[in-house]
Amino acid sequence: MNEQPIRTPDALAATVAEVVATTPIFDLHTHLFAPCFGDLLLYGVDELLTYHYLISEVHRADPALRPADFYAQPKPAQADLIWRKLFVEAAPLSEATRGVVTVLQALGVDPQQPDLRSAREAVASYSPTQYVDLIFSKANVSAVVMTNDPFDAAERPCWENDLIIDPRFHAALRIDNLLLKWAETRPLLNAWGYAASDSLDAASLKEVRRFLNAWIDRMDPVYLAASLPADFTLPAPTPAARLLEQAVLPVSVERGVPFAFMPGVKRGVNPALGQAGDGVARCDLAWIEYLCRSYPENRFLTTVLARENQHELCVIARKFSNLLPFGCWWFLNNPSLIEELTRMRFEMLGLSQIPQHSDCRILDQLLYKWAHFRPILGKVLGEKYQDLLTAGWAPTRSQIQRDVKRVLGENFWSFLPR
Ligand code: FIX
Ligand code: ZN
Repeated sequence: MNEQPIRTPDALAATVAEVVATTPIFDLHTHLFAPCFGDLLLYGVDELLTYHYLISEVHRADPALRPADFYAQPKPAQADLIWRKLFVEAAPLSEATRGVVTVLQALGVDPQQPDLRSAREAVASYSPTQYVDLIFSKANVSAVVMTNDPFDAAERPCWENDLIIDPRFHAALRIDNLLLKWAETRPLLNAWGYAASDSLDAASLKEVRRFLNAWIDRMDPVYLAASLPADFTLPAPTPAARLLEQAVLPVSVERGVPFAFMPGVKRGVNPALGQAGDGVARCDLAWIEYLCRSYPENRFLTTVLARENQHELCVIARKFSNLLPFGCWWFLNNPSLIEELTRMRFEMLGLSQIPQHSDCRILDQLLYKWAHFRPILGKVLGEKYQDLLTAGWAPTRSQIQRDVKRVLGENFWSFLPR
């Protein structure tokens, strides 16, 4: 029997909400690690409370707190302080604090305790792999993409062992240091046996390509990635532009591994805050048009940090099918902004986008980032189907399922070069 279209607004709203709530997520960008990376996989309440979003918030809650004094404390003491200042002495209204409440609730821990004792006990009996199983299943996340940096002194040695990586964790080869800190990375490349010179002549670029190929062989990444400052531009007589156009892009196309760029970060606005001290800046996105136009064989993924750049990005994506926008990144990952951006993207790009990624740094955060996003997606998508119903087009449940699966993950896999 043919499936019947859903013709009543209530049934349509209920179906969209249910499909969005139950479809598994493929999380395109996180900073999580598979258990085989040991201590690099962060989980548990002390990590959750010392997330850099909360570190900046605790400094606002107590302006007398000096970042150096905060960071000098052991992590459990930092977590205790954040708990007291942001959860006991005030209502946890911000998105990042509400996230902790959602996580604790999902783990069966009372989020209104005066201290973190029961939250610490809740995780103590799990092995890392058991905890991954628990969190992935509760969050209904099927797989995540890590952020893997060959220039990171803690991570690099892991890759030099023969890792057997849990297949739910995909690699992404992060190349910020290569592109943006050439003066510092060139000596490292030399030390690792790549004869690159500061002049970035043809022989050096060939060596950089050899380096990238070696790390693609090692990591099998699903994309290459870099976050970029607001003044990044192309074409330009800079090492970053030369490295991108003459090393990264050719390797990306030859190996069939897309390049994900993330513009708009202003690193170290308040350096004393460390990782919590980065900010945002608006960009001139004209270089993205140049990039997509000049390299039609390449595939690009992008998420842009400034709210002011979002409409322009949608327009560019409409012009270039080799560009796939994704996620509401970092300072945009707040319900009001997610709703605004998600609605605009459906209106301008239809289903050809990936509305969200989590950017989780701590495994437990999968429980809140996706739980907070799903109802917003359900609301916006529900409205869009209602508008279609009014216009005379009634979807079936299977059609809704097909569309939701696309935006929650399939779009990434079908964007990869065949
Ligand atoms: O560059 C990135 O991938 C950013 O997501 C991070 O650097 C940032 O610290 C972050 O965690 C944002 O959510
Ligand atoms: Zn990130």
